Amino acid sequence: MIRDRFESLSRFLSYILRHAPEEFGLVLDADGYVPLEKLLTETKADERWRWVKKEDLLNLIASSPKRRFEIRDGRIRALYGHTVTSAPHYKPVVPPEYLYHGTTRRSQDSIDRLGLLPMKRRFVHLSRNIDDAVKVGKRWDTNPVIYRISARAAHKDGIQFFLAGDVYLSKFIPARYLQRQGS
Ligand code: HQG
Repeated sequence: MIRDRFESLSRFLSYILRHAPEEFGLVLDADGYVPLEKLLTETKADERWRWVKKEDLLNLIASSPKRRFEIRDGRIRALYGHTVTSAPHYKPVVPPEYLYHGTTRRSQDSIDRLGLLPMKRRFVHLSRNIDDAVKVGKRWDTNPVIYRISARAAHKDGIQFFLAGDVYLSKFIPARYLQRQGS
């Protein structure tokens, strides 16, 4: 499978598992999983993905640079990014000293005032390093704004962090822990 197709299939699966399982007649269990076979059947029902085989899904998940999915006991789930209420039960972790968040110039004023909010998703998503944050921000802005989060200080003050694949999650990061890079 060529890379673009891989990415496109990954986005399709993300859409199902993070946002709209019911649109495909799927019900996520309490930890956000669905049976892999059922997901495969629903995927193949879409004309674009008729050719997809179980091995393609397994390859996609194994070789994905961003760990978007997790497979266990014949079930699959999205690791992060959910808007639906069924999602992994994350264990709290101690974060590194700093984490990063890339966003649009348009969001900056609001973030400076209100801090980082999950918006439509269940969690705020944070990157381990600036490069990853830039990639996240560049999805919506050619010249994204990067925040450095004093994660360890926030954690000491009682804010919980979770690790989902390579992405850190939190419910809310107050503005006092944010420092705009390059400002
Ligand atoms: C912004 C993708 C105004 C926030 C990515 C972001 C990530 C505020 C947007 C993952 C705000 C929400 C998640 C406030 C936050 N006022 N705007 N107070 N607080 N925002 O897509 O972090 O490739 O829900 O800055 O790479 O961009 O799909 O979050 O711009 O890892 O696997 O509200 O999704 O991963 O946007 O992206 P999103 P995100 P995948």
